[in-house]
Amino acid sequence: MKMSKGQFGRRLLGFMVAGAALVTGGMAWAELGQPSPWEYKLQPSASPVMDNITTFHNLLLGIITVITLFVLALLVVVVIKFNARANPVPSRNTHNTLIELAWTLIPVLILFTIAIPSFKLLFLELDVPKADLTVKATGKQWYWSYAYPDNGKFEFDSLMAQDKQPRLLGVDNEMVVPVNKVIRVQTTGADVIHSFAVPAFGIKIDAIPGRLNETWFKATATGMFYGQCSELCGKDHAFMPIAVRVVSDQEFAAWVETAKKKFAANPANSLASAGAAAQ
Ligand SMILES: [Cu+2]
Repeated sequence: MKMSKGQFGRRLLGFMVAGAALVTGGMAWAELGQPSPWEYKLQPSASPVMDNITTFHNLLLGIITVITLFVLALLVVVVIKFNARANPVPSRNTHNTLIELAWTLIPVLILFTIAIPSFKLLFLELDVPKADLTVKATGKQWYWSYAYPDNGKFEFDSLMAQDKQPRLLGVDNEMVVPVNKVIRVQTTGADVIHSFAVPAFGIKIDAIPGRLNETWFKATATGMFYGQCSELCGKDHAFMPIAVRVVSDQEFAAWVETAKKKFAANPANSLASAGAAAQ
């Protein structure tokens, strides 16, 4: 099939319009704290770390787009200008100081442009600020247990609930935290390696048996935020979601009071037994 230049242009325009429609449609569906249909980019951010991750991601996307288009343009020039028919007698040049300097220095500058925000982000993620609250998340085959050492040392299990929406993400007992507070999350594994990840907060950290890992987030919006175990941990790896409910300070205080009573009644949920299980 041969296409005229005009036909090709119209077809290209058609693809671009379809692409733009898909992009704007995807944004209209994007929901805070959970995956949405046609999602092709990062989940909307709800923490300072995720804001930074999103900015860094967009910077990288810009840089790789420009590089890819530049390389493509060079390839097109080579194919058109320097094929055997268009250029029967090839040049025998082997050195060009200016171009050699350019293709060494420009990539170095690009790498610096990437490295500086990259290290800033790493330090932001790893340096836990003074925490308002600690929650310990223990990965188990195949559910999570949450302990609140600062709020009366209660602990409870959080299992996927078949009847809850969103499908495969809803749980019976959600992890609850106050909004705009620095939450230190400590993770460990009771049996195998799991990974505690919540995309909207920009956190993902392994939960390893015999080791206590630490990360942090500060939720900037109230609501439900979902994540999943992100380390292949056995047959029900896909069915141990993480559900975090972010509430106001007053609601959190009220929840702590009910949770203390509710979960104290179950001896299997005490910190002591969780410690024994982790041995
Ligand atoms: Cu797991």
